[in-house]
Amino acid sequence: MNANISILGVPMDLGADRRGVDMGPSAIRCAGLEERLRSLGYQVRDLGDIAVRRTHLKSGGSEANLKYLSEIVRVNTRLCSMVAGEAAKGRFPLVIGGDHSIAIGTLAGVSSAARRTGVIWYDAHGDVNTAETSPSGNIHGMSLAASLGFGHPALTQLGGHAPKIRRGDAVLIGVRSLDPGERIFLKEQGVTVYTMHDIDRIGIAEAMEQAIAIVSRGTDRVHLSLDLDGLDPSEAPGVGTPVPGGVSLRESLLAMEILSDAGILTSAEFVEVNPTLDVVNRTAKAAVELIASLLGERII
Ligand code: 4U7
Ligand code: MN
Ligand code: MN
Ligand code: MN
Repeated sequence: MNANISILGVPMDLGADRRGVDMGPSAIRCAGLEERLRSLGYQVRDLGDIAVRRTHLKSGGSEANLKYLSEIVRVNTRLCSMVAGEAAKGRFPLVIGGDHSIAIGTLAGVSSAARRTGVIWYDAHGDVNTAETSPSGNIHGMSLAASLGFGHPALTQLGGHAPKIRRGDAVLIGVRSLDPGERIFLKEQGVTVYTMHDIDRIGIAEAMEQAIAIVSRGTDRVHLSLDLDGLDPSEAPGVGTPVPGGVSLRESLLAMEILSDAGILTSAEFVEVNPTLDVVNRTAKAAVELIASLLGERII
């Protein structure tokens, strides 16, 4: 594992069209992220937060059903160049959100210098809507589709190349809420999905081993995009779009340890923590526990 970590906060909430998730980076820092990583022996640099403006138009004209498109594109373009810069310096980019629309910028950045990037998308949702299929117009439900090359050109072409990820190099874990258009998309594209049904049947360890084999085959970078709503809301209540019947914290810690042991990970992001919906920062604390396990912390 890379010994140098760059933390990047993105207090984005426009993609969820709901206030509070902009405080996610702060809550994760308050839960002791930097100290925890230092205690594991990492050299950590916290680059602070990327500024998000709140004065932008919700929608309009050609941007129909893409709320706050222009500001989301602006912030993600900045995020893309910062992530690319840190990766080029040989550092491990650790992005903390903020809503999941920021995965568009993170994946644009990590894939810019890569030949092929694999991604594990840990989430209750598929995030494979486009403006045409989205029931909400919220871009945090479109970020995986955009990274796979589907959706508005301002999102798919962000950072200059599309797609960022080939459909065979993405795996979803923890899925239990899909919109009708997302179901069709995932089937048509043949993206591998480990739903809660699959996880209950084969176990999280086997699901992760299979996912790791898929995302590491033929790729030179592997990114983890972890939406805290992938976990069960009883253990991660501070999320904007909770869905019951999720992965337990215990299973998720094991998933992180297995991914860590595989030694393939080159970047990660933890998103969708909303402190205004949380219970004494429990979800941010869970995020820090997951990050520690992902980066090598073990009981003995
Ligand atoms: B998240 C939703 F309709 N699918 O598109 C949508 F259910 O990043 C939810 O995974 C998206 O939290 C959730 O608005 C996006 C909805
Ligand atoms: Mn989600
Ligand atoms: Mn998500
Ligand atoms: Mn959410």
